[in-house]
Parts: sequence; structure tokens; C-alpha cells
Amino acid sequence: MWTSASSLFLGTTLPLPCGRPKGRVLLRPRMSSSSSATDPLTTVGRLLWGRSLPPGPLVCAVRFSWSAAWHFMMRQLAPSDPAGSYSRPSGAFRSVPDRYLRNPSTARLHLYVGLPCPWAHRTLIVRALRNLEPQIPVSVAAPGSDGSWEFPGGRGIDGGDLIPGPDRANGRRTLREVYGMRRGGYDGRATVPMLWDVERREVVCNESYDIIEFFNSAAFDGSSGLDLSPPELKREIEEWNRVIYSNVNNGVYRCGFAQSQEAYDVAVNELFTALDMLESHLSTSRYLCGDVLTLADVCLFTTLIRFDLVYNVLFKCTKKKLLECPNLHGYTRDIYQIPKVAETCNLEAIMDGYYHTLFPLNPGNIRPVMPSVCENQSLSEPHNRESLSSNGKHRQIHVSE
Ligand SMILES: N[C@@H](CCC(=O)N[C@@H](CS)C(=O)NCC(=O)O)C(=O)O
Repeated sequence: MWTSASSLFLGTTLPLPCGRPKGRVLLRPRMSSSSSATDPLTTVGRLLWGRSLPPGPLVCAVRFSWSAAWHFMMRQLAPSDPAGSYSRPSGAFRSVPDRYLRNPSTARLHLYVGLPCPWAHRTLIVRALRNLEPQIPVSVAAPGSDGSWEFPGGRGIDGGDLIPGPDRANGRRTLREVYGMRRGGYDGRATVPMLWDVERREVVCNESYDIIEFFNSAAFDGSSGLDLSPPELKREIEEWNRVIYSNVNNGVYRCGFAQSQEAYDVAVNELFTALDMLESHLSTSRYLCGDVLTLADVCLFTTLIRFDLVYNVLFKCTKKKLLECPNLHGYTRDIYQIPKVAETCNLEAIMDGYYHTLFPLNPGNIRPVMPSVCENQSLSEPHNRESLSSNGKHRQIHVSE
């Protein structure tokens, strides 16, 4: 384990423990000798313990204090139960009030999202597939250095690409300020997605599933005829959602935010048991409920598209990569290639958001390189899943094209 600590001593010769060959190994210098000579950490280290590794008691002290600080920060980031399992707090503004369902186009609604967030991503996909862009403008926030959502300015929508920009509804600097504008104020979590009523200055809903159900069912002027939750499939969709939410959508967070080995073991086992079951189901079924894309697919997709990009590495979902699951990988490409879906997937923003924001999981703040199999080009390769549809083609999606 000491090989990484040795980077402090690059350019010197030093013994490498951990089963490396005996003797002294010459490491290639990455910094110039003048910069390493002036590096204060290196200078202090050399004064205190010469060119060897830090002494054992120091290592133990640092390890103890880092571990205490880590547990403290994780408790703020991810509330957990006494066994160390992550328990996600529910949104403060659930189900969309009836008045919006009755006359959706009479209200001036605005959607707040962040591109790394899988829950917000659901709302962008359904908004796009239902052609609701003219009815529901969007403001894209970016994670600030403390992890809260901020509006960086600029234009926000670049030739159809969704990129972080200003608050186009209220001109605020942070999402917390927008929540704070509602009558009665707000001191809870300022989360995305959030649907805002511009005239009433009120949060309509900040629970992603309730928002996508609303986008799907409300009769907005000009919306596409696509129904992602047909009445005859409602029960099946609910059953899939139950499995997918706790084991997969929230399951990856339960792995990444686990605060004990036991909690992680349970979460990772449930995640991969569910993924194995889904892999098998999708070997004979084009989508979760047969030939028809539903809200359950949208919810599964936003986790799968992030899997090899972030969850596999950062959240320790390491048993398999999505790439090793041919049906799940083909299914992800199939949905990615539905017209308008790829435009909602900002792969760079997803990587930046997770690796740069979740400081306790990535304290060095180094963002790994994007896996080539996750790039747009690979996701656009043929998936050959049309043959699983009984009618050969996907009629439902063609309705909205
Ligand atoms: N239950 C919510 C969860 C939303 C959520 O947790 N969003 C995260 C981003 S992925 C967030 O905004 N976190 C900011 C915070 O907790 O302060 C939903 O499904 O809409």
C-alpha cells in the first residue's frame, strides 16, 4: 500500500514494500528537480525523516484522523442507518397538485436540473420524448465546490445541447436561493430535479418519479402522443420500479455511500443479483415490459448510462462492468439511440460532476479518463435488438418522431 505514498519521493531511489522485487528501484522523475526541491511537503518530509517513508506512528495518526474525518463527512453527505447503510431522504414536495394536471398549459412551469444527476436526467428524457421543450423551459445548474447547485452564467443552451448556464426563470445564483423564494421559505435540501411555478413562485414538485408521471400524463398543448405508462402496463411498471429503485437506482448509491463493510456487502450483492435478473429478462424482451418503452425503462436507463462511467469505479460497483452484460449493454444503446435521448446525456458533465463533487469518495479530486466504450461513438453502434420486438420495428417510438 505504500507505493502511492512514494509519489512524494519521485525522482529519488527508495525501497518499495508490498511484494515488489527486493532492492532499490529508480523511479522516473515526473517533476523537475527544482520544483520538487521547493515543494514544501517534500522539504518538511526530508527534514523530519530523511528519504525513507514516514514513521509508523505518524502513519497510524494520519490514518486514524482521516478515517474519523471521512466518517464525519460521509454522515453529512449520506445519511445512514445504525448499520452504516445509506438511507436516501425523500423529497419535500411530492406528487404534483391536481390543478396542474387539469390545465397543465395554463401554468408557467420551469424545470431545474443538473446534468450529472440520474434523477434529473429522467425528467429531461420524458420532457424530450413528449415534446414538452416549448412548454417547459429548463435551467441547468452545475455542482459548486461545496456540492450544492449553482448557476454559472453564460447562455445555458448551446445549439440544442444542454449545458450549465444561468437561472432563466428567476435570475438567481444558486438553486437554494430559488427554493428560498417560495412563500414560507425553505430550509430543506435544495435538490434537482425541481419543477417550479413561475407565477405563483412555488415549488410544484421535487420528486423525479412524480414529475415524469406528470410530464407523461398531463395533456400539454403540442405534446407528442407517446404514452410511457399505458393503463394496461401500469401494474407491471410499478413492479419493475420497486425492484429497480431500491436495488439499482438507489442500489448504486447504497454501494458508494455505505459506511461499513457489512452495509456495502449487502448493497453490492443486491445490486448485482438484480442486474443478473435484468440481464436474463432482457435477453428475450426488448424493453422491460415487452415491445413498449415505459417510464420503468427511463428510470433504469439513467443508472445504466452512468454505470461504467462512474458507479463501477467511484461507487465500488466492481463485480462486473455493464460492458460485460451484453443484453443490458445493448438495451442501453437501444434507448440511447432513440431520437432525442442522446442529447439529454452529457457524458463529460456526468464524469465531472461525480468525480469532482463527491469529495469524501475522491479526495484527490482526480477525474479518470472516460472509458472508450462509454463514448458517444460506442453507444451509437448497432444494438440489433429490433429482432426482439414482435413487430420487428418499434412502432411506439415512431409515433413521436
Ligand atoms: N428523491 C429525489 C432525489 C433527488 C436528489 O437526490 N438529487 C441530488 C442530485 S443527484 C441533489 O440534488 N442533491 C443535492 C442535495 O442533497 O443537497 C428525486 O428522485 O427526485
